[in-house]
Amino acid sequence: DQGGSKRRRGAFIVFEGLDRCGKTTQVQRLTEGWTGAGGVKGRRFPDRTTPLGTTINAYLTSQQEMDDHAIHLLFSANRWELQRVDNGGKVDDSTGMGDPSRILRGAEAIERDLTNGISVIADRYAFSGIAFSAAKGLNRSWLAAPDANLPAPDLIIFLHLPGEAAAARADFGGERYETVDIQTRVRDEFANVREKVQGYDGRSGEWVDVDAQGSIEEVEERIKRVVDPLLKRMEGEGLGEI
Ligand code: T5A
Ligand code: NA
Repeated sequence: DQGGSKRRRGAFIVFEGLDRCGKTTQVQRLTEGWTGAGGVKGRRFPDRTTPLGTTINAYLTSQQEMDDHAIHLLFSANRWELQRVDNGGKVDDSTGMGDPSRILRGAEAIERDLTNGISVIADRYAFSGIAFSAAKGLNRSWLAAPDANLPAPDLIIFLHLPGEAAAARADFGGERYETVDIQTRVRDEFANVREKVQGYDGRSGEWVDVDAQGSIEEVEERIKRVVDPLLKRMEGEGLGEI
């Protein structure tokens, strides 16, 4: 069997970066212009539409205070949270209601899409969880524990934008972590996370820094150059097990 009859799994791509670097814009473009085999689904963390997401949103918009450990666990729980899935494997992002056989853990929902050949593109993931909480001084090894065993991405694209450029973008400063001081510390913590990912057990994929300066189209082009080899591999030998 040369793999022709084997079902190919989808690719799991994660976008990370500081606030306002253009993640949401680029995830949307990559999803809409997807050229890989199978379908593609965009996901966003925090997912503010779920019950826990509502609380996270209240925290981020400073309507609610919370202990640093507690909010860290909520961000992680938001990645594990139940999601209702229809029989076609489509996530409708409402939670906890309806037929219990159609409710999957969030992580299972991602895994199921990948297994069904659907690629998943996430706007932030566990790497943000670690970097932002570490920037507050929480213990780094404690921070990583709640996200262990989540599906590991094939590719992490870190959009790199200098602090001044991010701060100049529309609406910067609207949310809790959007100060130059916090963003600088988060940038350092992302560098620590990057080192860990690269020295990892091989389960998590490649981490690639992409320059996020310039026009939306220029950034999109740089991202294409990083994603295309993964798509070629997906169509060639496939991506192996999840
Ligand atoms: N967080 C998150 C944790 O602490 N722990 C966790 O586990 C997780 C998952 C909210 C916060 O939560 C923290 C991190 C965050 O502080 P979020 O909802 O993803 O996370 O919030 P942001 O990252 O702040 O999302 P933003 O929407 O603000 O930034 P994006 O997605 O990076 O940027 P985007 O695409 O929305 O663009 C921002 C603005 O810039 C423009 C856009 O039009 C928009 O106005 N823009 C450009 N302008 C000029 N040139 C370009 N190339 C541009 N690209 C986009
Ligand atoms: Na965003």
